[in-house]
Amino acid sequence: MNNQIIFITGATAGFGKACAEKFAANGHDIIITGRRKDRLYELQKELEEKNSVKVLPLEFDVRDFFACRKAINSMPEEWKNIAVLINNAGLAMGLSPIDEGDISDWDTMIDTNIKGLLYVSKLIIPFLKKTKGLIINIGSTAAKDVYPKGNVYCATKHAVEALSKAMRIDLLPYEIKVTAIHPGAAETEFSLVRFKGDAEKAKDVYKGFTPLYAEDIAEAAYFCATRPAHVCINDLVITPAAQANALHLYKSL
Ligand code: NDP
Ligand code: 8X3
Repeated sequence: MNNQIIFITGATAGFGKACAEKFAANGHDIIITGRRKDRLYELQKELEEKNSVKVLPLEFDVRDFFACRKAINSMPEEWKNIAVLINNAGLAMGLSPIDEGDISDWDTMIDTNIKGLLYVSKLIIPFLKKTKGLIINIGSTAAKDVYPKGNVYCATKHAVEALSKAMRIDLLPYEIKVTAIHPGAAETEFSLVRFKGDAEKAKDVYKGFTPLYAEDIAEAAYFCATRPAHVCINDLVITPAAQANALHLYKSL
């Protein structure tokens, strides 16, 4: 894999940031996106200083199709030769039984995890047709099973699973490959966001076992992106050793 352009949504934290670091360390130019502008510019500086690569920060909210289109249309021509799209931006908001769920949390998860992924894909696929590129969708173990109080988050990740399968079929004529990576419990800012800034509650999620780290998922994404042209890794479930699936996590507390 020679120097290529990688487009990553949600690169201001967690898996997206680790993917940006991993691909940049291997000589690839990166388009990093997210809503937190300061973090985007800090990361651009850091990646360009450490590696001899170029980084293009694009600040937009994946829930807003017009903002996605404006940002993507603003990219200089030479940045449109995108080889890999990593649809990573996403979140869980809250953890409640279905009858107690907050409607605005539901909207945020559906708009980000499903509609955001669709909007960005729609806008980037025309470039991938030219490069015969790769889409990596970040699903979850919550795409495979439903756990108590996970209702709407699990539904959005089941949708990511369905959309990954659908993309894989519909994009065959263009030789665009589609990989879905489904991580289990990983210590990122995910739980801090889910519990709306409650750091204690977020920390408790990862007590009693060794979780995945963002770098573990970046390694996997890089492996998938560096297979020979005739090989497509369709689906990859990665959990901490202490986790069997979305429902079974062994904690030694
Ligand atoms: P983090 O909270 O650490 O990172 C999430 C990233 O998504 C941030 O860069 C954030 O950027 C971006 N993002 C969120 N909402 C939006 C939005 N509306 N528009 C643009 N960007 C957005 O979480 P993770 O790295 O853990 O999560 C990444 C993906 O992995 C998500 O899809 C998540 O569902 C999935 N996942 C996470 C697991 C875990 O246990 N951590 C396990 C399985 C899957 P900003 O706020 O700057 O916009
Ligand atoms: C994030 C992991 O277990 O909270 O997708 O659903 S989990």
